[in-house]
Amino acid sequence: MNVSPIAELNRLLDDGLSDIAGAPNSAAVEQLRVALLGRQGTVTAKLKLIGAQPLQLRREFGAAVNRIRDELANALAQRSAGVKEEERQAKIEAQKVDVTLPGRTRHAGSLHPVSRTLRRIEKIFTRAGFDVAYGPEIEDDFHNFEALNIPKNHPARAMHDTFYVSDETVLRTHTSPVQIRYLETHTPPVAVIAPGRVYRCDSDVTHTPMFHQVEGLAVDDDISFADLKGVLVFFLEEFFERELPVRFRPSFFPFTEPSAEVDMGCVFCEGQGCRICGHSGWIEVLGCGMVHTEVFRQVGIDNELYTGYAFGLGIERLAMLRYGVDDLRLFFENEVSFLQQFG
Ligand code: 2NL
Repeated sequence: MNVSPIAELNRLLDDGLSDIAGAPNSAAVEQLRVALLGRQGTVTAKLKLIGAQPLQLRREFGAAVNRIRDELANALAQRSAGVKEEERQAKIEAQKVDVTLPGRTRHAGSLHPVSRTLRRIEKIFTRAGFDVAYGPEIEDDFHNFEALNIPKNHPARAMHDTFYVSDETVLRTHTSPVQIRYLETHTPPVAVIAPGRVYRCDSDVTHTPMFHQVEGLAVDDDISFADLKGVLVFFLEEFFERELPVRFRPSFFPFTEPSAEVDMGCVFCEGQGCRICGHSGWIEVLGCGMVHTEVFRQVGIDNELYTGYAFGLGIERLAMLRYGVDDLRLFFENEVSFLQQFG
């Protein structure tokens, strides 16, 4: 069927307008502009046909082509502005920032409570004139036992629950061997503390196979038990930042004679008696004594000229008392919620 040229133009206009209305983005609008009004465009082709129309139709055809060109150009411009605005809105939406969100802060870590406690202890003893010494965690039998008056088959060896690395080497059960090494390489007067990890084959609610200890040692020609009492009371009062009742109870260690265990007034109940101190009002905090003559003999120090005191304390135990931590295992589980409390 023959369609009239004017009807064809109207079809072109309708199709063009509906395509333009459905163009989803600027690229599609531009594509339509080229297809309709570009140099090779369908409307442009119609413009070129005006002259070829029969005379009686030319004016009407020409006016119609020009009208639909203008209408399509108009529609393209409007749709172009429309999609540009939609695209702008979409971009804004995509870049939206919630200014009520908390800022991105850098989370600084903090020292482990055991490290903090250790640093505190080192600082107090350094102020009192002590050197700080470190040594190997794998020790030989001589430095861990023999030099400390714990010969092979001595009952104290069983007490120490030793991890053996080989027949002659162990994971150190205390930091005393660091002090033995110190005595091998320094001549009195000496005053030294030896902090670090120690190992015992023991694990329950109140024992972990690895824990931390600080031992202290002073050797000179006039060291007495009174010096030991003085330095330990000084240390405890500095560490707990308060005046404290302190008492010495007779005890036994193979490497000291005489030996004592030291209690301080319970910091939780002020000595009144509570669950933590077993209703005694006292808490045991360390062991100490005068260096045994056999220890001096092993490291070649003359017993006639020198005396010394020594002591040992558990760092986790002191950290628990200072920070009010009631379970030793918390120090080793590394729950962030626990550790963050020591910022
Ligand atoms: C405790 C008891 C103590 C020592 C450690 C020591 C070191 C040398 C010589 C003599 Cl080189 N003694 N250390 C002395 C008495 C007690 O520790 O209950 N520690 C947690």
